[in-house]
Amino acid sequence: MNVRAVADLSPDERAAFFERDAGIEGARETAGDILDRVESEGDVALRSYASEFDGVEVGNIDVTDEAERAYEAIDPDLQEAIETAAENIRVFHERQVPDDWRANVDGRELGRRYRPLSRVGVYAPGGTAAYPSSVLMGVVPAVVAGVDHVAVATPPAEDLPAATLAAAHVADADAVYQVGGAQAVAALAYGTETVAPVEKIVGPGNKWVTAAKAAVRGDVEIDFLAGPSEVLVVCDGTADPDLVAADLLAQAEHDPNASAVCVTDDAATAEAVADACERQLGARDRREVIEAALDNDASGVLYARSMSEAVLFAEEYAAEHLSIVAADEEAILDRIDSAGSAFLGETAPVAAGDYASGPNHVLPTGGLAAVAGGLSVDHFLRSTTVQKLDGDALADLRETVTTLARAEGLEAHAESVEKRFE
Ligand code: HSO
Ligand code: ZN
Repeated sequence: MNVRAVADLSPDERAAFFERDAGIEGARETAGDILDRVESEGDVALRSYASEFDGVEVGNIDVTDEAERAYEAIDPDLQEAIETAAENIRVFHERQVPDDWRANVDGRELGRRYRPLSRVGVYAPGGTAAYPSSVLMGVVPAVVAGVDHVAVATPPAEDLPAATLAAAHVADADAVYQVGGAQAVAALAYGTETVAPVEKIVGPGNKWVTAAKAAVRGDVEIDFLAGPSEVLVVCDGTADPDLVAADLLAQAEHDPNASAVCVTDDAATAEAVADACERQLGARDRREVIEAALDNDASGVLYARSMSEAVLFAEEYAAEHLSIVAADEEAILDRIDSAGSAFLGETAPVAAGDYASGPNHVLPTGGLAAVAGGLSVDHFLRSTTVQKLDGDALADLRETVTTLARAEGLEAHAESVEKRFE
């Protein structure tokens, strides 16, 4: 990895960092075809895609019964890790549950009430890694919100990853289906003979899953479109380059399209981080994936002439994961408004949040953090506003409402108020 100076980046090089492309465009057509076929052929299409894409002849699509057995069969250490992570995620998300409220506002009784969605689907990716952690991150907040029926969809396999099934059991999912890719999104959105349709689909996936989520939006709700993982480390000369490099490599191992960036105002640290990446790379199992990710135009080690330049870069980057390692981390965080999840200090590795500290790891990518936050209990709730007016409260509003109604040419609206005073 070469160190580049932020100030020397060409407009194209800058754009490559800020316009991280999840590749959805190229997946839209295939995803659309898959959605159509699952909608018309149901389970037959799911079985056919499992055979074609996953090389699996699927028996039961519904594997809910296997979740508890998988839990019983896994190593006690793994059972405990899943349980600890689930508990920490639950505790964090319970703090997000909003209270219903009523208030007297200038004589009007106003309020807001929250109710859970009834049926949601959580997608947990498979592929080159199994993601029990994503099962927890999707299911636990839904259960905390009070969702009635939470279904998990995860790619089919001859031997389904026991940890993924066990996580569904621990998180208390109501159904588990072995179906992956765009076909999983289709099944959850439209239903098949086996898969009951849901109101909302959440969770990360590959570009076909994401393209399918984009396409079904409107028919069902979705959380948001999440692309490959990304991490931005903002650090100064106090950071340990080895630890910074370790965090870059960790997110890079998710996907060849992942992006990992370090921006620092210390030239020696920049060089040392780049060196540490090269050094550590050789020892990593997923070396090829990591190498591809670090080679991306949206990855690199950058030298900034000042912390202000680094902060401006970070703000524009709007990272999914923002790690800050510096003498005063809080002061830097205060200056960066856009980030999905912030990790402060040397002993807060991004991997802690990926698994077990409590906050959600389903986070906005590709710059979406400029306008949105990560998966939360709110995604599983809808709200109702409530208003109760007595005669005096309505009298106070009479003139305002009737004047506006007449200005809009909506006489019946005005009359509906006037009638109350006859
Ligand atoms: N870093 C991923 C989440 C994850 N990490 C799952 C490990 N397992 C989200 O970008
Ligand atoms: Zn991760």
